[in-house]
Amino acid sequence: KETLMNEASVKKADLDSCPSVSPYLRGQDKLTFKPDLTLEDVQAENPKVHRGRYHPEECKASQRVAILIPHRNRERHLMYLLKHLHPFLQRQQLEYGIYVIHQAGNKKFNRAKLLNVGYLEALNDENWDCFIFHDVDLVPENDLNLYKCEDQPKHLVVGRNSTGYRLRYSGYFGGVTALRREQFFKVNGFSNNYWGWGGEDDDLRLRVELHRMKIIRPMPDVGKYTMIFHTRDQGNEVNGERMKLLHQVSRVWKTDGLNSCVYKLLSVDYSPLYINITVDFWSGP
Ligand code: UD2
Ligand code: MN
Repeated sequence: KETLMNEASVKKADLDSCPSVSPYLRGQDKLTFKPDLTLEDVQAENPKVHRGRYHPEECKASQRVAILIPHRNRERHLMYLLKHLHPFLQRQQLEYGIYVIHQAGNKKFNRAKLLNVGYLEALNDENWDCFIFHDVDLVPENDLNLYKCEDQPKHLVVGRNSTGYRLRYSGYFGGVTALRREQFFKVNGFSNNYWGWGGEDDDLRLRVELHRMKIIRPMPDVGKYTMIFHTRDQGNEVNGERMKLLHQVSRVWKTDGLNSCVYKLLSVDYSPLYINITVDFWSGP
């Protein structure tokens, strides 16, 4: 009985560091999307995830990683992403939390601003080291694609099924990116001014380049994703202002970003598999 007590009281801090390469990695995986899957099934498959968080029991992870997912009206995509992402992250022996940042109402969608909110709110919760900015519909195929931050900002989506697994254009920084807490802070986060589809990812790339950081990527056979099929959402029409905005980045990055991100926090709910943050943006077209 005494040994049991002692084992239970071993603190995370006393554990050895996790190995540099997790023994649980498998490499390329065949993804399945069962049509009758439910969120309850995914919960039952992930008994070690509590309130959206997990940490390895056997060792101390090197980074604390927050996954931020901008979301509105994509419940099925979210379910399939959670289904694949939880086991994937656990095989990487990461300490992580998954935050879904939900935009209330039916004004134009603002992916970038939602991700700024996610960063600010997640840091209220815990001192995360690393942030992964993650589309809801992109499922990683290869667990050698590490959800960790490096000395330079990292773009994890080299290719996806729908584009023949090739990089769309050089400088492309969309889909899934990983920045350290300090890297994202230094560039003042994303712009808050991109309403609707497009441009916000290029804006972040320009911010990163202005700060003389260099984007890194995994090898093409590792940075592979399946994008769950979708059409353009209502409320996320192409942003016609995006070229104009992209020309202003060097002038406005300092005053448009994390330090000017105004929003109304409607709720923070801890569900078993993720933390749901709902916000309202009352300005914008
Ligand atoms: C591309 C980029 C994406 C972003 C976008 C332009 C890739 C793989 N992804 O995505 O990162 O730069 O272009 O803005 O290149 N969303 C909702 N509900 C909505 C609308 C959007 O949840 O009604 C979220 C969701 O997380 C989605 C993401 O925003 O994955 C991007 O929207 P998209 O998937 O419609 O755009 P897509 O695939 O062209
Ligand atoms: Mn998409």
